[in-house]
Amino acid sequence: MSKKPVVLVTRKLPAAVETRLRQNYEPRLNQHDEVYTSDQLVEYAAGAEAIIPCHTEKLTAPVIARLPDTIRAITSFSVGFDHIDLTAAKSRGIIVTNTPDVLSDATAEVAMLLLLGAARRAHEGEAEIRTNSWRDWSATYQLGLQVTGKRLGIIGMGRVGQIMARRARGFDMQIHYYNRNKLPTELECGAVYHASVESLLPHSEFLSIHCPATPDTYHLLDAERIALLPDNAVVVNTARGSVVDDEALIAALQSGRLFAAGLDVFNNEPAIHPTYRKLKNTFLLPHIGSATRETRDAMGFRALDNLDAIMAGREPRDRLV
Ligand code: 8YV
Repeated sequence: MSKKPVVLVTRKLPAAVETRLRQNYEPRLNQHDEVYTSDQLVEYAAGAEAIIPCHTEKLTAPVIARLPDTIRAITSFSVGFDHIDLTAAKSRGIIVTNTPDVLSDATAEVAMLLLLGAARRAHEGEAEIRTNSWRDWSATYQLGLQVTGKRLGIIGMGRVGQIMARRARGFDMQIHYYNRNKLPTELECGAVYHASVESLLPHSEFLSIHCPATPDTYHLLDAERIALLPDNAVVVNTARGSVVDDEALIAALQSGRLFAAGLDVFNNEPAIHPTYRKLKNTFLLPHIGSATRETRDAMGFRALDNLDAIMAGREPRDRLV
């Protein structure tokens, strides 16, 4: 019987995924689920043919340069690939894949949760009950913003953005969007296209970010652009922290120019900008956009489908390079 290929799995994955992995591979698992340093990544990759990383492993050009020659594939357990230097991987002939589609519904659910929670100050009310500081009902107590019928601006009308638009239509929201390309009319479902972020922002009583993290989208939401939002706008981010300039967003939340922000992703996770924690008008979640049982299994299986294809010499479905 031929030896099973060794696969470095950088984080603990759902049980069903690890079980399937064991059938065809010799997985090098991370039982304690600690985040590996670059040195550990390189060390543990010795003799492996593939790596299954998460977004927590930074596969930069210097790290990829140090990987052993045995590595043929990086099949990421993520849709985002900002943690992998694709050019460096390509130049070493390493195939890279991601896991699109399967996490779009779960991520849009969290975007909607953040939108509603930030608008209705859910975290403040919940904290009052938990700390036993809720005293009485009052007609002026904890007033939030109504969501129904408002305008939602979406930056990045890809898979998650389109599902978010669909969910928001359930609240009779009017959808405006910015995307590099205008969608075909049948996919727009009445959403209004803006050819620039600057054109979109003044229409965005609520703004939800769904674009990938790239050099072009770094700090896309900065002070100048925040100034274009209507007063009392609500900002939601489930994409990547790097799309937002923290200092600018915090200043707008502190001054009251913005009503609230709902954030699931941050710069420098988990060591987020400490001021976010102090502000009452932030509704914060710890990067759980795709964290449902169903979705995490599906992400793992999709990464394994890609791995199986590469190992069998077939074209993987989600090849990035
Ligand atoms: C994942 C994500 O939890 O897939 C992504 O890009 O941001 C998250 O939903 C994480 O990245 C898994 O590695």
